[in-house]
Amino acid sequence: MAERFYLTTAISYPNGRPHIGHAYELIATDVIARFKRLDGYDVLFLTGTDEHGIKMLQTARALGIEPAELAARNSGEFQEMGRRVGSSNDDFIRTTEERHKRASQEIWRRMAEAGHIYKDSYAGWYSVRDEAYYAEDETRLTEEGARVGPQGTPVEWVEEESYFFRLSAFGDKLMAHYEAHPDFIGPAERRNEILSFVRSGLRDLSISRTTFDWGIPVPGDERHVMYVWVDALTNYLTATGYLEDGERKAFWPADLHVIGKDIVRFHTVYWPAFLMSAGIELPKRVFVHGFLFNRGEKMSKSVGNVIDPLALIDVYGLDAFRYFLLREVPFGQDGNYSHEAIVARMNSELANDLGNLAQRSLSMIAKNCEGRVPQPGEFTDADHAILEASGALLERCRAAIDRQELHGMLQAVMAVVSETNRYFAAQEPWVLRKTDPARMGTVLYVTAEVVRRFAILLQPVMPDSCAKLLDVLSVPSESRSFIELAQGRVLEPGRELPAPTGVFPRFVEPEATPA
Ligand code: ME8
Repeated sequence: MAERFYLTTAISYPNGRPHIGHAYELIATDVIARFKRLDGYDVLFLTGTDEHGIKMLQTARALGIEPAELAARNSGEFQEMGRRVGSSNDDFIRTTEERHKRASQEIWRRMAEAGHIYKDSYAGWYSVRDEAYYAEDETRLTEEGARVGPQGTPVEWVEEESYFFRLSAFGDKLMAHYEAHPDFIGPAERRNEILSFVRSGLRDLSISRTTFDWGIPVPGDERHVMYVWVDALTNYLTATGYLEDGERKAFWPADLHVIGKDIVRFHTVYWPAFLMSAGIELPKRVFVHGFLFNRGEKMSKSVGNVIDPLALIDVYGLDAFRYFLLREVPFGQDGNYSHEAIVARMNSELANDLGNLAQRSLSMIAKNCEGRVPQPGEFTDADHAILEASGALLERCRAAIDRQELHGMLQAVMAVVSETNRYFAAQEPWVLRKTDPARMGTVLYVTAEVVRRFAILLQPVMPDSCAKLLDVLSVPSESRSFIELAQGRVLEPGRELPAPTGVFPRFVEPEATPA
């Protein structure tokens, strides 16, 4: 039986259309999911939409429509975005689904049975934009006199009857968990941030509302709806059917939750505390990525720089876009994107380094080796060196992926691509064609074999382009998983190759239109 691997993105608020930040998180998580599948794991990859809460309700009211209609419309947009960015998610959850209502009410019951829920009244600050409660000392007044929370979003005063979760009882247990599982939160700076938050003491959390009804009813007291984050976090369990002995139950605990830096507290404090209370195992790791900015500016509707990821894909192509996002920004840090940066990566690394290497070696094979994989002769030290460097990549990529260092994986592969270009240039197969055709065959064999390894390894990032590259190498579709990188599994000499075609186009600036 293959080992299971369950990973998730955050579920997005469908109060608007998806933006590049959503695409970024989905693509990055998709790369990890595809990597694990190619590496032989039985993968469950979940994404979805977070449809309850006041933010959804207020947006719907402003548009003069029902929240259910707003949710349905934009959830569809998120699903379409997923298809367009090549997401291979196995499930898409909407928190308004019946299965999710059942799971949320069940986890509530378990927390109540454990004695961790009580009724009282809440008086304090709430940020609708963050869907978060904040303590007085976490808020501040802006120069204009508006009160805002720690993330700069407006807060409003709320006073109403509410159920509370005894979060204050979980501080020591959480600290003990972070100590015993140093990999629970990554990267390290996020872990430190949470350690100091929890160390400073936790207050009980208001977990229900009575002033609106757009949410999941509290079991046994239907005047209350659950605080949106109680229901939202539970989505990760819902999809496994864990609470009702569903088919995918064995996928719990999740191996990895991938989230952005604005929702760390919910995932690494509230969520594990809810699970501890309900007697359910905790996820193994929460990895926090940074924010993407448009030339250093935060995207906002008022600045008018919210970027539609689908427009970028139309301009650069899907695989170049995926490659850029993961190569340019160290995963876990904030990053910027701009037209110039995308074109630079696309032209220098994909078209020049990888594309040309493949195109030059394969067209020489087409012309000089009757279009068949050449029979190699004895390998020289230079051949051995490049075969070994490429042979060591799978281990390095695995290590990088297990730490969510997606940029590190690409860096490792692209460094060997550069090394292969130097090898090819130094061997001068075009000179050997006249002086030593057998040696030319060996150099072309080694180069084609190394290109095969790159194409297999880069599939998670650029699925379509790598499929084309593997087609050009006549690698059958059932021979493209990481097992094919094992010792002794190499390109078969004599195999016929189709006419090579370029796989990584250069980006050419459209001619300036004459005035
Ligand atoms: O937070 N760059 O939903 P959401 C990178 N529903 N990532 C970004 C980003 C940016 N500019 N902007 C947002 C929610 N994100 C909740 C989650 S999970 C149980 C509930 C990330 O639509 C953000 O950090 O506001 C989050 O991980 C995801 O996109 C969805 O954000």
